[in-house]
Amino acid sequence: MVRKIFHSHNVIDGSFVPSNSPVKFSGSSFSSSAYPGQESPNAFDNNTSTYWAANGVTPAFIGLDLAVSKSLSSVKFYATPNLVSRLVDAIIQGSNISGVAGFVDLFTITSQPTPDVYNDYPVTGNYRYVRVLSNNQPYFAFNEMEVWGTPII
Ligand SMILES: [Ca+2]
Repeated sequence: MVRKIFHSHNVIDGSFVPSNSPVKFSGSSFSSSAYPGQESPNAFDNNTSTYWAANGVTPAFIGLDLAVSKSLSSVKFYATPNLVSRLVDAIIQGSNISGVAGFVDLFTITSQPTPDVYNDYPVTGNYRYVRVLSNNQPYFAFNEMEVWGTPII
């Protein structure tokens, strides 16, 4: 009997613990420019064979409009060996104004990411617009970007 009550108590406790596990957010992509045929949706299509590339102009950026402000936990990038160096010195930024204004720096990628895997960079704060900016790569490019966090209730 005692064992039964104890077991039941644990189950109830478990059911009331709110889940705050990060989830991958969806949204609308935007970018400063795109090389013909390599538009911004290519970085958010869950396909590591397709990529976004800027069209030769810096600063170059690409991001996701989450529609509402959300609590961020990390941003992930996947780049193939030929593109991975273009992420060096890129700055992950967040804004609640628009895709071109109000950005604050959240994380700077100071070393070359590992190719052919998702590289996970920690960020914090509540933002609607999340982008990554390069000031030195006119053909800034990579295969996949993911924005992770927890919805604001
Ligand atoms: Ca892709």
